[in-house]
Amino acid sequence: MSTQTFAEKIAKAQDFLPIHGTDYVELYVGNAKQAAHYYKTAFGFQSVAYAGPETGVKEYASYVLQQGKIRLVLTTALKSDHKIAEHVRKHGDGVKVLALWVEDAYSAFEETTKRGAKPYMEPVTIQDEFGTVKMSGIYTYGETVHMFVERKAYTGPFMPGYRAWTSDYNPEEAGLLYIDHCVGNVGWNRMNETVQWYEDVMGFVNILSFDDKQINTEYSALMSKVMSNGNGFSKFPINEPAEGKKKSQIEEYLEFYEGEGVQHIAVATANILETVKTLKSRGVEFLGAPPEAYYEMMHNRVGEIDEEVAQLKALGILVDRDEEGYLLQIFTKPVEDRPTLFFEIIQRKGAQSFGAGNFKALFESLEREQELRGNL
Ligand code: TYF
Ligand code: FE
Repeated sequence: MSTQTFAEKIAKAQDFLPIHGTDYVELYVGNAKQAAHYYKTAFGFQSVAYAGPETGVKEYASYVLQQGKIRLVLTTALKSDHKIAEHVRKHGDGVKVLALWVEDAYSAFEETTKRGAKPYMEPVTIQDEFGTVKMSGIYTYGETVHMFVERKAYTGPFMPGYRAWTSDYNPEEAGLLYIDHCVGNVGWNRMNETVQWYEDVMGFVNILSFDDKQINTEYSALMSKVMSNGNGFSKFPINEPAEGKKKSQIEEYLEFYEGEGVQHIAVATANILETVKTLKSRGVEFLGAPPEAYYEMMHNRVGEIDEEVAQLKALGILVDRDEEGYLLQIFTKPVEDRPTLFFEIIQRKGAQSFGAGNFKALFESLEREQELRGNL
């Protein structure tokens, strides 16, 4: 058990890459129009901006959605020989871009590439009547990239090249507020290299580590290390499969994504009971609740909490406590047919950790799904 607080750990990060938070997450998908409908209807995202043939973009179409501070971009290719189509053919629908809102996109590119980052996009300055946005990008694990977005007083709906998208169909929000963390799955023996990369290239620090002795069930295992920038607004846990009796959930992901990539996006809410009720009523599918015993033990494990255990149990919400408080979390099933990307809904009440006390119950739920797919 660590004795340092979250604030003490992240204070050791370097500041050559000032980050204000997540700017957007972009998914490459097979059908962006339908994906946008799903994220609006099921998750309560709002229509914000659009780029495509009607706005002069001939090769792809992008829909920008927002809820709280979370911006989701859904992009599809319009021709089979486009690199977006190739990405989707290989990986299925998945996260291509984890974009960071930075102080300076030019210096972010220079500082990271000089420390060894592989360039994805040289810095550019783009302008329209609403102002200026500067952008650059580097590769992280697999084909996933980090874009650096600098927007100072840009007042347009998203960025130059996009047009405001107003729709007559506007389902209500579900209480999602901001992106808490985005988790990457990497290949065998690749976790430490990736952690080193976040330290050296991005100036991040390793704030938590779980080895396969801590993260295992009767069947499978994995290892995980959490990387954070200096203000804690950017947190990227990295998972690696570990040898167990059966196939690790991380291995299943790597097989079906056909490579390394984003495993889950954790989104924060201030009222997880209401958010999860809303999401369930709109068809979002969650992993099965842990067994009865999990809730019988809850009070002993986490002590006093504001929520009623019966309500948490009815929704299958998990709770964990650390030195700084507690957190509530729940995980969706994969949001594609391939068992790849899923979402986590998280409410933090002081705790800055990741729910290690839930790992066993969570991974057993994950494995029940893995078994139904015939991949355990
Ligand atoms: O982000 C985390 O660390 C937690 C737990 O395959 C977790 O959400 C870790 C690994 C995993 C699923 C969830
Ligand atoms: Fe998580």
